[in-house]
Amino acid sequence: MANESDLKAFPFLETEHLGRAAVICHRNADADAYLSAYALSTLFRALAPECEVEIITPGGMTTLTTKLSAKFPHNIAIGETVKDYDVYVAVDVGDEELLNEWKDKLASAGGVKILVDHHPLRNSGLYDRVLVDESATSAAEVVYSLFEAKGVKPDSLTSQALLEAILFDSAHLAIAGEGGLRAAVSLIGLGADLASARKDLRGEPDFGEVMAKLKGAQRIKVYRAGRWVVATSLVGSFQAHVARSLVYLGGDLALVAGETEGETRVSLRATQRFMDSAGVKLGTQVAEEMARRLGGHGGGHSTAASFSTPAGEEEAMSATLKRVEELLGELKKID
Ligand SMILES: [Mn+2]
Repeated sequence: MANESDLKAFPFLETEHLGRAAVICHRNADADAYLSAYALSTLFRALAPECEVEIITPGGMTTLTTKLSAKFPHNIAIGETVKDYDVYVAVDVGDEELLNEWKDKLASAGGVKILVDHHPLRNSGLYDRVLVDESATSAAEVVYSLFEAKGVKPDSLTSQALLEAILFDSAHLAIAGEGGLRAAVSLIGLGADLASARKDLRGEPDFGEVMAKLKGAQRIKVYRAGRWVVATSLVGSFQAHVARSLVYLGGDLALVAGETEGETRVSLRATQRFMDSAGVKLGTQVAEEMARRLGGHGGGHSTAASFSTPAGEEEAMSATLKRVEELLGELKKID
């Protein structure tokens, strides 16, 4: 849990010195990152009404986020021109590599640099202050606790944004913790509407995603390690979606790799039951470890993680299966 006195001290400078603020999402901003940034912007303007805030989305945003940004509009900078800000908040970022070119820009920038996140914290050297709650299922929960600590009531549109971010990152509350549920109930009390949140997140099915999932299912390979069923597949895009689908189909653990834009991306998903009883944390024990072994970057949560590597997809997959064997025992291929 992020420390209460740190939350109260946000944004760690006198508000009369708060003229310009930048809120930076992870690359290809998802709904949690963008909507959390949107809410942080409202918080800044509640604390310092004259404050100019820009949201920065390195490498753009997802299709769903683009749709949501019409309902929750904000000034978005792609960050090509470097301006000086008094405060920088990186939100929902996880690995600092996901800031793209903003990693270097932040490193050389003046001003107060803050991380607001729910991903496991590592290499925090880039930031002056870190507000991380690993027990939160969304960054939006941490942002909501900032509103509470600062005694600022989010308006109804901001409450709606935070509720949608919480739903997005918690599989519509199915995996939300106590903090997420409490925040959701409070936000509804502040004017957020649950039915329209669900509707906004539904999104049109994306043809590319549908094809990736169906091809992923067609190319499936199945292994057993003791009582655990491991499903793997290779697809060129939407690896995370395909991995999640293989878990829906019944796998305890899914590994999906594919080569895109000159690198291989590997997505890992597991059931909560697998995490609890096999005790394997995909983020630290598999994704980070694989990035160390193969070169690249990786990390994530216990049941959802990923890494990218310059190694080819076949090599990345067989090395990951080897790592799974180290953790679970021998894998037997099922034909
Ligand atoms: Mn998130």
